[in-house]
Amino acid sequence: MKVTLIHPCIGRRPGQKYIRTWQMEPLPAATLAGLTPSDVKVAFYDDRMEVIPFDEPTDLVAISVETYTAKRSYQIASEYRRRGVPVVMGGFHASLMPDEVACFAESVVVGEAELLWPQVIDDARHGRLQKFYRATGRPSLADLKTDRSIFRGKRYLPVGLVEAGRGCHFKCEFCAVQTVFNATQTRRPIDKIVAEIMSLKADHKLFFFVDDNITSNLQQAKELFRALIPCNIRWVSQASINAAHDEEFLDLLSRSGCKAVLIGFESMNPLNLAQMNKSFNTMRGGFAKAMANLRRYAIRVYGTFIFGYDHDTADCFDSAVDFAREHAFYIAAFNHLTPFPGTPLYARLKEQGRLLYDAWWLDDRYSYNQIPFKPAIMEPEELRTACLAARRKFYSLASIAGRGFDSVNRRDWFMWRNFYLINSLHRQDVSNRDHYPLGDMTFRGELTQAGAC
Ligand code: B12
Repeated sequence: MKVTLIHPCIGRRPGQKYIRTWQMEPLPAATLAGLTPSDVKVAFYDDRMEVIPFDEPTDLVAISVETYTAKRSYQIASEYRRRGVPVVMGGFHASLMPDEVACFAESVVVGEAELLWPQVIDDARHGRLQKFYRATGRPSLADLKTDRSIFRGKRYLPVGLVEAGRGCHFKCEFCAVQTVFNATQTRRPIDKIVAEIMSLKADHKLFFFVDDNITSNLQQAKELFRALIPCNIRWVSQASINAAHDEEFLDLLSRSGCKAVLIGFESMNPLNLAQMNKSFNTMRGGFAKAMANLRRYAIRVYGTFIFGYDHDTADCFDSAVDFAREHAFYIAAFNHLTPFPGTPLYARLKEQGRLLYDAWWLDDRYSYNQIPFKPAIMEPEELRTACLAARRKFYSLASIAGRGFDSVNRRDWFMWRNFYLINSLHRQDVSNRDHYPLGDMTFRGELTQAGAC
């Protein structure tokens, strides 16, 4: 038996290369490859950087679907279905919208794959695929076996992606992670994480712990950091701001080789933070105090902001960009609020009659950066252009030069050199991402459905 794993792109515009800053090794595919029995052949194609050979014989196709990649995934599934190959879909969007995904896949895996994938393979082998496979509870990550051999020969960004844990205990209104994992977090045993890091160390100068929030459990995080100190690596991850107020945590973070953390600042307005259910962002002296603490330990910051919450007015953009520049953020994101289906935010906007599309992620009129809802105070187009202007200002040459001169950003030669590379990639992406199509524009024909919908 042969299974073909596909990591879809968001979309494709003829003649335009895919967004480079998104081209990292996809762990969902490597996780599935690691769970696949050894007598099953595995092929892997990354739609973001290579052409999928639809005519290559295979017995089963497995696609990892996120909301932004749903339309493209359904196009890919249609190609395979036309050739009589069954398609199974899983991932965040499949877990959030199983009934929609079921229209375009022979089988849908809802939740994490660890306990379900071997059964899917067995059922496919015996020609008895079920429509749904649903995870009950959360699997242990103790035996995670990520098979990175599938990445060989592909041109990914040179960052080693590793999981230390999954999920986050916070319940931010807009976040799909809390919906899918029900605001719980699971962690891998520390010795397994360290062993994986050591096995990858020779090939990677920088690691990215893809945890939704590596600080979700501060005590466990501290234990991990203690174990990482002898590994002598550079790493980055995602964290919540409460951790920046714990002196022991910061000390261990720095000594374990952490060079930067992504922090969701989201908004400079406490009223918005309260509406997001993220008031913890303002704890103990708020952003300025947290930034001063991180600076003392030379931890760089990738700050992310969301615009379009109900208390946002025209001046919210400048205050966020000014803050990000004043504190010399290594990089930053200035995104419009996105109602992901299945989140409490989506339910609220729907109830308030503020969604502008039935399903923005499938609508042919929708493209990346467009605003899919009616903001409370601004017009959608005003919000879109102001987000764009905020990115342009933050990634202006003057801003890059100023931030690059900052003492923390300059501290480590490797991180300083990469500061310019990463900032220039993000600078290009400001335009490249704007109005990027969802789905491949060259796809012809109908999306074929898998049975009655
Ligand atoms: C690392 C990461 C990135 C990285 C790297 C991604 C890459 N490899 O190229 C970067 C920074 C590039 C990135 C970019 C973006 N990301 Co991102 N990312 C993540 C993050 C934090 C971890 C992903 C990961 O590797 N997890 C580890 C794997 C093993 O876990 P998993 O994906 O959950 O997979 C398990 C199950 O879902 C399931 N499964 C998954 N696929 C499949 C397929 C089949 C067939 C089966 C059976 C099962 C299955 O089994 C797996 C094992 O249990 C996730 C959050 C998360 N918890 O997943 C967000 C996340 C996936 N990203 C998200 C978003 C929105 C984006 C961006 C659009 C952000 C932006 N505006 O720029 C872009 C889009 C990029 C793209 N699609 O091309 C959202 C998606 C939400 C949604 N509803 O779809 C998430 C969930 C974050 C969030 N808080 O909401 N991302």
